[in-house]
Amino acid sequence: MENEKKTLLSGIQPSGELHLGNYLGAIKNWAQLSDQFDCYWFMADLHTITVRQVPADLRRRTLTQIATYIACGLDPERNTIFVQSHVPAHAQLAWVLQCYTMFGELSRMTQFKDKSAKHADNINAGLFTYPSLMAADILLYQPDFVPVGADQKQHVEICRDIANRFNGVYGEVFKVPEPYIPKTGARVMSLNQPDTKMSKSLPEGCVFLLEKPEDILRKFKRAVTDSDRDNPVRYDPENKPGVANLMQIYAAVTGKSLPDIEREFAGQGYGAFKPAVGEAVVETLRPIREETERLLADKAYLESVYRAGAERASRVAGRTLSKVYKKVGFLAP
Ligand code: ATP
Ligand code: LTN
Repeated sequence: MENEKKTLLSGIQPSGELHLGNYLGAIKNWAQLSDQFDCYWFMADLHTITVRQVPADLRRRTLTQIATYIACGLDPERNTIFVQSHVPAHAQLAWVLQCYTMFGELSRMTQFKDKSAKHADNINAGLFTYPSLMAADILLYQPDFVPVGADQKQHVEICRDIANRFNGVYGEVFKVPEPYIPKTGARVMSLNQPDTKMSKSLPEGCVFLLEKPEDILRKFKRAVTDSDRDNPVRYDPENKPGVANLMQIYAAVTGKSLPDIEREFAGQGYGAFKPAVGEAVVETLRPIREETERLLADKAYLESVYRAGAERASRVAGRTLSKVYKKVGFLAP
């Protein structure tokens, strides 16, 4: 029964091209959840402008992200896929929630501290109140779980605090959600700096989902390993972080276990191992890239997906927003 399913919601900012970390750590898992859950996946474009963007690039990346979500297996018939700025209730509830978010709480957010250090010339109010908007994104849909990477846990926690504070004053308006942090594929590391997570801000060590096969192979061939010659392909994250990361990636894309991988490459060096991982990644990403390109050529279809998504999302979000407006005492229009 549709309405007995628990609800899930998550978003990714269209602030860069999607990469293997986003896929293995987030989107691939999302695709497996839509049978069990009622799922909302959105492009967090309102959040993206907290950092300066080139408008045409933001537009192109938002559309590409929708196509890639679908190409990665998120079925628009069974998932609500939408663009945050298409559902005005996000901005509307965010304002209300800002009035229930404390200056001190916002000042403690790690992401605010990191991003203001990185963009010292543009420490804008949106960057500061980002968590109130993220709380609105979540609470509008009353989800049970919010699947996010470990870095976003603090934002889900402040969302819970805001929801509890509001409920404390007005009664049970919001469902208080739980973060849902994946165990596997949780952290894909950079290929050339295996002590840092793979991220678009380190492009040389980052494999983008739509990248050309030859570029992907080149990045894997250059991946940082170590000088172990006796028994090189062995899972030892502490002493061999580069190799452990490559093994984790190979395991994630082939479904093989770590001991099987050790057996497969026993007696072989990195000259055999690194290209094998690269090839396996290329083959995993090939259908995703081809399907994304095919979808991007069919703008009418993509439009129909995000319009239907925004309509469905607006219905649910509108109900929560009306309730909130009534509770805080706004005169009905
Ligand atoms: P930035 O480069 O600004 O740090 P990002 O590339 O890490 O951004 P996000 O938009 O922060 O991407 O993340 C979107 C989703 O992908 C989140 O759920 C996040 O946890 C997941 N994710 C991002 N990078 C990785 C990674 N290296 N390993 C596993 N999951 C990741
Ligand atoms: N802050 C998240 C993106 C995001 C999000 C959300 C995730 C915005 N709103 C709501 C889950 C739920 C990020 O930067 N990865």
